[in-house]
Amino acid sequence: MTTTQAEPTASDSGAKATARFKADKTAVAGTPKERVDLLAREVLDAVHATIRRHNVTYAEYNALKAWLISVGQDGEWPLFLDVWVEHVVEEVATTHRKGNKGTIEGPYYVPGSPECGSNGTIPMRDNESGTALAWTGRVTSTDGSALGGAKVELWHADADGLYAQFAPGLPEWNLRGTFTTDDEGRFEIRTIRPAPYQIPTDGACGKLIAAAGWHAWRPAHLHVKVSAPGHELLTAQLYFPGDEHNDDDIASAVKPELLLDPQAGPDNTESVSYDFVLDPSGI
Ligand code: MBD
Ligand code: FE
Repeated sequence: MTTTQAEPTASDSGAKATARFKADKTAVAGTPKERVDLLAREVLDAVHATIRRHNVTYAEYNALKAWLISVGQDGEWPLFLDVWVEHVVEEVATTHRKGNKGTIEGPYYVPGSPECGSNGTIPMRDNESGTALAWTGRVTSTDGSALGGAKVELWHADADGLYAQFAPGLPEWNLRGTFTTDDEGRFEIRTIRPAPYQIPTDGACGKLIAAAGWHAWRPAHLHVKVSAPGHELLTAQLYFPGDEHNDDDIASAVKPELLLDPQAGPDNTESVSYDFVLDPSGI
C-alpha cells in the first residue's frame, strides 16, 4: 500500500471524529439544573462582555453565525473543542494527581486496538516510513509498586502526519496498539517516530485559523492511555525535544514533563525510556 494519499480533508478527519464521538460517548442526562444555569449564564456573560468591550458589529455577528453553522456542517465540533477548549478541562480534572502528568485526548482515539503483549511491535505497514523508535518503560503506582497487567494503549500519526481510521488510505489499525505490562510493570514497544501534525485546514477550523492569522500545527506526538485496576486512567501525549511547535502547539497540550529524551542508534533508529506513575483511584 502506498503512503502518498490525498491530504486529510475536513470531511475525512474532522467529520470522522464526529462519527467516532457519537459512537463512544453520549450526552449525560441529569446534569443538575443549577449547574447548567450557572455555566450557561457565565459563558453568555463572557460573550456579552466581549461584544460590549469591542463594539462588535452586525457584520461580525453574522460572520460568527455563519461560521458556527459551518463548524457543525463540516463535522468539526470535536476538532474545534479538543484543540481550543479541552486543555483547560484536562487541567482542572487532574490537579489532584501525584503521579504522571497527562494531557488532552484529542479527537482521534479509537478503543479496542490490537493486543501487542508486553514486548511487541505496533501494527504498521511493511514499508512504514520514519525513524524506528524502541520505547521501554514501566508502570508503577504512586507508592512505587509495580503494576503488572496494566494497559498501555498507544496511537499516533504516521510520518506523513496521518491517523488511521481518520485519514484515507491507511490500514485500519495502523500505528494503533494495546500493550500489557509484565509482572514487573515493564513494557517494550517498537513503533516509528510520528511527524508534526497540521490540523485539517479545509473546513471551519481552518477558516478560523486563516481569518485570525494563526498557524495549524501541533508538534509531533505519541498519544497514550495507561490504565490499571484500582487506578485513575491516565491520558497523555509524549513529545520530542527540539520540535519547533513544542512552544506554540495550537492545542496548548505540551507540558515539560511529557518531553521524551530519545537516543539516536544505528541505521535510522532511536531508543527511548519513559515510565508512567498512576494515581490510585478514589482518593
Ligand atoms: C490531533 O492529532 C490532536 O492530537 C489534537 C489534540 C487535535 C487535532 C489533531
Ligand atoms: Fe494527535
